[in-house]
Amino acid sequence: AAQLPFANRKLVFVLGGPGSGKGTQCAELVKRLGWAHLSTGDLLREEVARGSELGKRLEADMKEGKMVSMEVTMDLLRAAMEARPDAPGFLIDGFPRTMEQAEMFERTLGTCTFVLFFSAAHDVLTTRLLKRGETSGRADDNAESIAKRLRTFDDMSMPVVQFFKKDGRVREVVSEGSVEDITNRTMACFDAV
Ligand code: B4P
Repeated sequence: AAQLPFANRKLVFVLGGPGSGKGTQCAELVKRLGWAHLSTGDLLREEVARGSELGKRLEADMKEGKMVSMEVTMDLLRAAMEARPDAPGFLIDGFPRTMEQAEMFERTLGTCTFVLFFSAAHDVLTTRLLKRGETSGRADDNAESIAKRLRTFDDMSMPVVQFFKKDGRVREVVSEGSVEDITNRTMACFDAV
């Protein structure tokens, strides 16, 4: 088979429920590892901010806590990866959220080195997101959207975590407690990489 475009790069998928600290911890990891951090949520919000017709559709799905179109997500992600030819590794945050996305990525871009999985109880996640909602201005940080996002995560994304777990490729971090403690536990996952 022809070599995949990112075959020789470290590719870590960062998964966890909404509010599990993916973005927060990735910001720390970037400082320590010098890898590129690409969040599909951020890439989609940038598209929304452009005010395009596509952006309007994306915003409506995100507010409903739904998955947005896989094609759009894959295109944005691939372009963002191609824009970082210098990066020794990628933290791919909030992706893949469905088995379909996981299969498409590994078939066309590269092989996931491991999944970094942040686990936390639903009430912890909800409390964090409601707090962020006081200032974030995000259309999806309200009680109704949060409940829908949690349900979507359990239904669509936990099967992805289970799939990689069976394959021995999940490193789990309990994401309750202080940001600093969680960072220390997270860094330990990168010891052998
Ligand atoms: P995301 O942007 O990925 O949103 P998220 O799950 O809320 O994670 P985020 O990174 O923002 O929050 P974090 O946990 O760091 O996705 C948004 C939407 O985009 C999805 O619902 C979906 O519609 C769409 N989407 C994204 N990717 C997609 C894909 N691949 N396919 C299809 N659709 C996709 O932090 C949350 C808050 O907790 C912050 O305020 C933070 O300060 C706080 N916090 C973090 N750690 C803490 C700690 N230890 N203690 C206290 N507070 C903490």
